[in-house]
Amino acid sequence: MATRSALINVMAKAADKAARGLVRDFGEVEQLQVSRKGPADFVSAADRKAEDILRAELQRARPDFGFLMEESGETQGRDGHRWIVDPLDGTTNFLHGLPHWSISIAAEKDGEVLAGVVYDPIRDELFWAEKGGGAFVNHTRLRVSGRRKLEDAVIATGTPFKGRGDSPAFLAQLGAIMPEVAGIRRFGSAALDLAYVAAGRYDGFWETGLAPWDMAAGMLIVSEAGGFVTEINGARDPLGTGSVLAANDQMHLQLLRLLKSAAKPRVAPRPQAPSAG
Ligand code: 2AM
Ligand code: CA
Repeated sequence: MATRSALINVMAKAADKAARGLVRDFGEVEQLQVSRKGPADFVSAADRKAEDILRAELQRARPDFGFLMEESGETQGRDGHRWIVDPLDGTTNFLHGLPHWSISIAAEKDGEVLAGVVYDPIRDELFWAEKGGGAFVNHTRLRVSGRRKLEDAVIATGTPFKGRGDSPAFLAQLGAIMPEVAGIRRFGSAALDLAYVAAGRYDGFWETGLAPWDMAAGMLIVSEAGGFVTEINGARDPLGTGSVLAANDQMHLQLLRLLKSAAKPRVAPRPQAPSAG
């Protein structure tokens, strides 16, 4: 059985408190689908309320830590520690009454993530990890999947939305990976996607254009579960670039190869016509 440190307990308690409000609000979202204004304003209020609860709880427990939060941005701390918080990851799901969203909290010191939790209140699954201590869901130890063949793999991703992100690049990545694997999934919470890689439910996950609060906790949970996390080109700064590829070691190598092939220009450039004169 897993023993949780004081730091993890602080994060878990804050997540639990914020989750109670979110679950209540989620129950009301369906009723609001028909109202004139629609549920969008309601959901962003729910999101901000959750962030306020998280800030208050985390601040009370660790007054010297700074913050990087999705809704309210950055607050400097006093001792190099910082909380990186997404109060509601999977907002579009929440808004549509789809029961797949999470709260993500990471604790960072001088740029290194020390601990992370990703909480799914609907399934009551708390994914958590502390650097060097392994990864867990509730009291159960996590391990990335042992699958080695792409043809057996289920791979998660995130798609560009609302005209944001590079759609042609994404379609090239999908075109490279889709024919090789057993299935592609797009569930809409990057934090849970990473947690599911750690749990061996997905064999891999890639996405670009993410923010640090989508990834910080989930990345540590994957690496503590024995997985590999890089950018989609293999480089080492997913948090800085928002590009992430997470998988077990075998699968990571194979996915990286496919993603690199997708990044190459598909059509050879046309030869330049000789200039006149
Ligand atoms: P969010 O719910 O906190 O906004 C999924 O592709 C990831 O992209 C999610 O982690 C999600 O985080 C983020 N995202 C931001 N805006 C989005 C949108 N309009 N539609 C889908 N995902 C969005
Ligand atoms: Ca998010």
